[in-house]
Amino acid sequence: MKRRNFLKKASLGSMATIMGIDIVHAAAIPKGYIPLLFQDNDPYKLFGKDEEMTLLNDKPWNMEAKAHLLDDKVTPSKYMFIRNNGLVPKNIDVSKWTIVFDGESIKTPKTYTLSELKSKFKHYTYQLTLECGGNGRSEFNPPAKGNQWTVGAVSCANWTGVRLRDVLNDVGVKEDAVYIGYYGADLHLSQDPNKDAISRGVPMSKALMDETLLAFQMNGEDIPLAHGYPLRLVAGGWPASASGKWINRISIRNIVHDGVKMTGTAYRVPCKPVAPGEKVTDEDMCIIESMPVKSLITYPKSGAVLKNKRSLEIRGHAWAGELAVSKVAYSIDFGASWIDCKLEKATNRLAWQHFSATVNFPKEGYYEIWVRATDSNGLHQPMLLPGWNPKGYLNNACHRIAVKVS
Ligand SMILES: Nc1nc2c(c(=O)[nH]1)N[C@H]1C(S)=C(S)[C@@H](COP(=O)(O)O)O[C@H]1N2
Ligand SMILES: [Mo]
Repeated sequence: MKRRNFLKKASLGSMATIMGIDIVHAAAIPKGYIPLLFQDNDPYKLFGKDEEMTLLNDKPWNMEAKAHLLDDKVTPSKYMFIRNNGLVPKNIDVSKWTIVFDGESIKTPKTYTLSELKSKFKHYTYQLTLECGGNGRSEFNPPAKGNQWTVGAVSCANWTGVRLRDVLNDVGVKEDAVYIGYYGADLHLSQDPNKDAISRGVPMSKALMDETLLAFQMNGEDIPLAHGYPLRLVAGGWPASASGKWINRISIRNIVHDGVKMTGTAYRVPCKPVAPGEKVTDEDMCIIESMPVKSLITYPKSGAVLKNKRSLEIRGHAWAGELAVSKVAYSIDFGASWIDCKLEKATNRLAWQHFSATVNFPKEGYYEIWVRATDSNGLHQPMLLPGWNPKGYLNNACHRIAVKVS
């Protein structure tokens, strides 16, 4: 059970320190017993996550899905990865929630309450793919620091809200605007209120797109706390770090936004390919924009065993940042040959697309099914790792599963 693993890793002492409490008779706690104190601090219960989700970090909370958990066409909250840079806000009073628009490129700063936002502007719903820029990081060599995501830091839920564009039109933006930057209510890990955990954003062109939302609902309900309740910026197809959670301020900038994790090596990759392990100066790093083409086999689970059968239905999703996926193919001979899968159209732009295929096996034995997606520009996923980069971003290698035919 994940919860137990987590408790084994974090010693009771350090856990108690985090919570600012001294467990007086800690030494006497029976082996395997979880003190009630920690049961209340269980991230699975706290955030309503499925027990099969993998916990990567407790401070801040980071959790990812396994490939087979992402089988739904629309990702339910319980299978949605959590990526936090700071501490989840506490005691949110929705009735007092406001968002201020400010920055160099705004005529006069303007504040809206949440209910003003909801009543003044038209509502839209889009299904939007959100993938952490570091998804797949664990495979890079030399290893990159940061959460060791495998394949599960991606989701595609339905988001409902108002268009950022409509609000910006109402606010009044100056001609020289180039970027927007968000600010959220989460605390920096140091708990210093003057420090931001993260403050990223997108260029105006992305901010003004139809699908870029100030969302207040996910999958038809209030956004779950872990995912940005009560208000979130959603910029699908870009690294999910551009989609600010718990937002209460948006700055319209006349420069590229320079908030926390916009500069240096954060969410940036070498502008030109480099050798693994090579040092790259900050000036030679470029901000990640649209995410690369990628796919995931969500059924069956890797390790499937076929008994008295020679064919298998597989399915999953494919996405390509700002682009559409034009083709998904599978291979059972380690890429020597590829066969097209059935590929559905996206419900809307920036939503992942579903693929399926019936795979036939010529004889008994061990197989791997590899799946490879191609974007509308004709670029396809690499079978193994793409170009190494210092922070381990953008690993869009082909996903594969093991199958035994007996
Ligand atoms: N305010 C705030 N917004 C944030 C973050 C954060 O730590 N604080 N993390 C970002 C990153 S790095 C990612 S990958 C996504 C994760 O969204 P999720 O936790 O809803 O899956 O939120 C982004 N928005
Ligand atoms: Mo992220």
